[in-house]
Amino acid sequence: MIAGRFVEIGLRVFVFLFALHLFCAVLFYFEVSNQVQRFVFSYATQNGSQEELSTTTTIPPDLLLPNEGSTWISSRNNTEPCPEKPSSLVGPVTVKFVKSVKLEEVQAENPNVQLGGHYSPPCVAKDHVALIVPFRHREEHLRQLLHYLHPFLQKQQIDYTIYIVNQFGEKTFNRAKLMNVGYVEALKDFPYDCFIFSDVDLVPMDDRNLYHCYSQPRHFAVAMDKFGFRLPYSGYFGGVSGLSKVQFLKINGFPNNYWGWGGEDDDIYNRITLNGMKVSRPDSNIGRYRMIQHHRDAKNEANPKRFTQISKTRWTMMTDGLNSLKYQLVKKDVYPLYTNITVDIETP
Ligand code: UD2
Ligand code: MN
Repeated sequence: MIAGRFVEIGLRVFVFLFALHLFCAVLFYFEVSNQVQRFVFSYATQNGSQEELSTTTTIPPDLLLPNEGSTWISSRNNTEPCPEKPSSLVGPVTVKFVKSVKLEEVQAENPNVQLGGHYSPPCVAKDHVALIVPFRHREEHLRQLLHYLHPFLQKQQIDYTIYIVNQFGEKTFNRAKLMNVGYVEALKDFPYDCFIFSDVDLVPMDDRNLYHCYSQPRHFAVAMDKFGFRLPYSGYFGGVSGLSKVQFLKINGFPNNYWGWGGEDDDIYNRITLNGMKVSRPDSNIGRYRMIQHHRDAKNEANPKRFTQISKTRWTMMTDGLNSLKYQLVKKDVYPLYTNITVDIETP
């Protein structure tokens, strides 16, 4: 009788341990496979690719049109909330990078965009969005982005301002640090509650991909032409992403010490999951993007330390981020279609 009881308990313990092992093995498999995918992807793409549309090294005059001083005209005294899905949305949008865009034309086509690249819809929007673009020497890409993005965001009835964060000098590029600067500088202008971070060369192809914030950090650029319209790996967070102010503060912002290409997006993904949040994404037939083809820029070589760095996010995120951000503001200018922040972010 007692022996039988022992056998039964033993059996239960065995089944429990077996199930626990199985569970751990599955978790381990997903974690390892994500890390392997990340590594293979990052290694395979580190040399850049593709032909260039065209870039110039000096800022051409039409990007530097100062405007007559004016303040934003707000329709915020309108009390009607904006609909969750505006009726003006059409779904797929045609994106073709063929003609050379002139900013005077973009300005004429978007008469409701106000100084500094601001727009308020004729209803109360859910969020106030600062759209932040890390930038250096990509003037032609910027023209294309503004040409497509202003009509896209207005159709979505987003309350937004576009910030271009331009890295001063010719030292190694640092995308994530520029995005941190964009966050801090935008908040000096207005109490935004939502921050969307976009590469300058990525144009959304479906207007149902709504540029506001979600209950979890958002990854918008799910299906890009350059990756065959598929997510390259499950933990991918590059291209275009968005966090509410609360979510951004929770992860201590982005890392400041990823110099050169790669890894910073994985670090941000790690910060999100390590802080108990989960990335949300649109459907892959909606989160579609075209990237303007380009070569890897000078001074944005693959960061050789990226693999070591992303393996340590758990520890580094506490001391590297918003709470350690240092920079020198070189200038902040408002232009008709965007606000420019030129910043000296020093070097590693
Ligand atoms: C990929 C990701 C990007 C980021 C990067 C790794 C896509 C579409 N994007 O970009 O989000 O994770 O890998 O760091 O896969 N930039 C300049 N001037 C420069 C260098 C960079 O303006 O000299 C800005 C610009 O906004 C650009 C972005 O940084 O779009 C990312 O750099 P990239 O376009 O050279 O790299 P890419 O396409 O591999
Ligand atoms: Mn790119």
